[in-house]
Amino acid sequence: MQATIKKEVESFAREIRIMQLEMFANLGFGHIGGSLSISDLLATLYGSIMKFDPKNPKWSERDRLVVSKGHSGPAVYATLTCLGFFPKEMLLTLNQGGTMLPSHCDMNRTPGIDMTTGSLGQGASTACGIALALKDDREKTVFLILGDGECQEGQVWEAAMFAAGRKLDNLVAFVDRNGKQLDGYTESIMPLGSLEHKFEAFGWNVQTVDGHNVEQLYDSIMAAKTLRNGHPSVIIMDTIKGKGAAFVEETMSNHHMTVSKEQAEAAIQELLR
Ligand SMILES: Cc1ncc(C[n+]2csc(CCOP(=O)(O)OP(=O)(O)O)c2C)c(N)n1
Repeated sequence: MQATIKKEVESFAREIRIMQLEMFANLGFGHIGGSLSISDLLATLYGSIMKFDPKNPKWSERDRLVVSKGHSGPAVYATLTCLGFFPKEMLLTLNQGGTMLPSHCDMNRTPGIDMTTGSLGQGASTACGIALALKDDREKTVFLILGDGECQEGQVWEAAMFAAGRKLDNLVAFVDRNGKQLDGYTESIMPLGSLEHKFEAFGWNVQTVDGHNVEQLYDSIMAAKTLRNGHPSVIIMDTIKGKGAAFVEETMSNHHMTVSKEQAEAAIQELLR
């Protein structure tokens, strides 16, 4: 990754976090933990890898992204608005009546969202469907973001088996392994064991990275994208739930929490320092 691009992506990630903090503070609450934890991934994907056109969100030549942990919609909205898919003022309508930005991703409401998600596990299957449809197209990649808590869903493993069986090597999945789910640590609620061994056993190419290191993210995504060896790829990202805002990181129950204007402002100042 070139040094200039690395700097740009890091600054994009900062911007994405700031936008989210403003959005959540305006609403007063939201799914902030798991949104902040995928900010570096979104900055890397949209800032250095994915093909898209903000003026033509349905551009047929675009790469596709399914954010299966659909409660992280606000992170995607912050990313899309920075890229010009819709005006920044729209962020202030998050989750309010008639909004184009519902709490969870909705492809029929928001320009730039490729799949409606929210019921955990289902995005794994829909991403497989998209990848199957685009399988013979060497130019496009289908990206899928899963949560680690989400990997407790049987549907994820049914999709993992399907993707390997159909040789969907245009599919690159990520697991946001922040160690937490809605109401506690994944390891105390339903231990996941080694996700690496599980995906390997299902026939996937597997990499593990620091999900807050844009260089590692970039290298692993490029490696997965270019491999095309007949196997789908997964990148397990070790992350911190709430990463980038101390008041969220330090809160145990940070899946969905209240966010005051003062807390958001202090976190924004910290990010700008
Ligand atoms: C099928 C289904 N069951 C339960 C929920 C409620 N729910 C929303 S988020 C969540 C926890 C998800 O944890 P994880 O996938 O680790 O997300 P992250 O920590 O990255 O936000 C749960 C149980 C849901 N959305 N869908």
